[in-house]
Amino acid sequence: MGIVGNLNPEQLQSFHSQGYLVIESFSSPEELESMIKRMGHLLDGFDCSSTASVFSSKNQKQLTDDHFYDSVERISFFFEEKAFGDDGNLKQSKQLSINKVGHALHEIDPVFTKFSRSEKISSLLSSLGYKRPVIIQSMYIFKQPGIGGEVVPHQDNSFLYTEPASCTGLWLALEDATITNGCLWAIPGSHKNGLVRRFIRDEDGVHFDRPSPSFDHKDFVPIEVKAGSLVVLHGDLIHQSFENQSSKSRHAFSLHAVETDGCVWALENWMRRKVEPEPLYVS
Ligand SMILES: O=C(O)CCC(=O)C(=O)O
Repeated sequence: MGIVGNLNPEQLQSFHSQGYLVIESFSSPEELESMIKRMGHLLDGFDCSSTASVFSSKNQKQLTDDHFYDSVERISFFFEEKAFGDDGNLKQSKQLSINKVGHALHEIDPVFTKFSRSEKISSLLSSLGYKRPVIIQSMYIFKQPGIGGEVVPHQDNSFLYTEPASCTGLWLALEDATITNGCLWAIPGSHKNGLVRRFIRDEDGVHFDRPSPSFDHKDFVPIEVKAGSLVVLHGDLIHQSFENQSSKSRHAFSLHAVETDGCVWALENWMRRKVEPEPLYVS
């Protein structure tokens, strides 16, 4: 079979053996700037007083759950855990307090839709064998200077499970990502060991179906990339990122795709949509 989509055989081979692939210069500086600027505009228009109360009050579990569940088809803002002082007020500007914006920027906002439904994204998914992919979620992740929280080791298939499993993460560095400002880390080849656990939603809320195994830090490698690089992540790859203790932010835009041709969305997933997502056209 000839080359399908925009990945060459060496890239595919590397992805299948390591479980991730870095594609440098995937996005132009102009494309990155359009997304960063657009997020600045969305943040300016965000009235944080109502949402901040949801997060600053610890025992409002139902409110935080609803904010999370409703974000599936919205542009919702999530605060950094360390954004609030003891008095419940933000310690710094809202622009420096948001952990991420999710989970439907790719469907609702024209600038993020343009990137997410671009030919280069569908072609990439086609290279990976997708027939009728959907982007099931998007996240603009800030990794704020000083307080950008850690993301503990996980596999994306735990959260976005289809039967059979089909998730791929597409993580675009909007700014340089380094060890100092909290780049991604992954255990190369860990995707070959399969899915460890699932994140289940039931009448009590959300929980994992089993405890996390322990991981050895020395098995992880840092994935330091320049702005504009795309990191493609296999859904079973164990990956994480550390807290950003530096003075530099590390913005990223992350998409997750799943297959709808022959793969069934699991009803126990946290994400329950009212409207089916529109598949990407792949040739
Ligand atoms: O951006 C990060 O720090 C983590 C992102 C991640 O784990 C993901 O997009 O799956």
